[in-house]
Amino acid sequence: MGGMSVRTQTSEQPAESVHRAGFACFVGRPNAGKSTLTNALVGQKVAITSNRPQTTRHTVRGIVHRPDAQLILVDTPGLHKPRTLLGERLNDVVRTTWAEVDVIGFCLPADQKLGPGDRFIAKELAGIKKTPKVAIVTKTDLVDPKTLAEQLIAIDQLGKELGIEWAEIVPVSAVGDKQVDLLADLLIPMLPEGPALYPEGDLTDEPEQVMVAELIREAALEGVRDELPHSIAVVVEEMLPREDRPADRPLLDIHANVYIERPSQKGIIIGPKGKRLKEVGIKSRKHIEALLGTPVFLDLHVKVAKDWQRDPRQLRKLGF
Ligand SMILES: Nc1nc2c(ncn2[C@@H]2O[C@H](COP(=O)(O)OP(=O)(O)OP(=O)(O)O)[C@@H](O)[C@H]2O)c(=O)[nH]1
Ligand SMILES: [Mg+2]
Repeated sequence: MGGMSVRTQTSEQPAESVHRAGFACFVGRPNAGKSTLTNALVGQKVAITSNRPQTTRHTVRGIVHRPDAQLILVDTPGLHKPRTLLGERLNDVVRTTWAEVDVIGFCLPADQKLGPGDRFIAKELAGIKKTPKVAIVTKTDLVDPKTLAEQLIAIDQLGKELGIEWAEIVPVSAVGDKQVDLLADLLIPMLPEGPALYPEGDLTDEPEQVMVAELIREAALEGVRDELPHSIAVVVEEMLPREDRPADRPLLDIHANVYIERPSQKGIIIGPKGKRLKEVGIKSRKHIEALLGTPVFLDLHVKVAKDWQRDPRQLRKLGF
């Protein structure tokens, strides 16, 4: 296969004294592990994840701080064949992002053979000549070395076939914490020289309301099947400190709506005697309290926004 170089932890890193700052985006088909990898690199959950495809619905920025660099990761929605207006909007968001970043990380799961979905994305990437492209093989903990080797060769060949010159091919496991730091080491030299773009310590630029809504959606996605994950949207209507609380025992009131598309979906989300919705509340509240560092009273309501994925007006209302 001549000339193919796959990175492992033993590679030497050249010493550099300049400061670099810039953007890398992760693209790939739904469920490839983009958001999980983003969180692993940042060291904290900034993007929600699930085993349902199309979990991410907007670009999420996660920030990696190093003494000599600031690497801003742009996690994007999985690119797929759109079936709804929402799907088209998500694909547009991804393509707009490509034009704005310094390096593109193409995520390909190790446990699935390259498919038409991957080729579709690769063909589009081939058209972006200027930006360096790194092929990232995700979820390496799920496969044996032979399968991984075959995947690496297949990716190398895909690049040759489509005229993409991979700047690197890097196998990683976000869940197993394998080669995650190495990936950052490889991306940083591809960033332009320049000062930090975000304040030290910031891990994301997501507004709190959005993070909170996402954590609720993540909890709501768990255990629902078929088309329902796509139908769920969450909007935080209000976040206010409860009045008349002693200073040492604050409480934050959060009111949020969980939207679904059809009245028939209401029962599934709420569950028998409200059991499911209650679990979603308990689970997401824990994550929200950890995120905001304050006790929270979470008030969840389920509402129907009829066919919102296809309705421009509803999409706008829900922030798309
Ligand atoms: N075993 C293993 N599972 C992983 C790894 N990375 C991600 N996953 C799992 O793969 C599933 C999808 O992960 P996500 O990070 O949500 O995937 P995504 O590419 O962001 O998906 P979309 O936002 O829908 O495009 C989740 O169930 C993750 O737990 C990994 O390194 N190892
Ligand atoms: Mg995602």
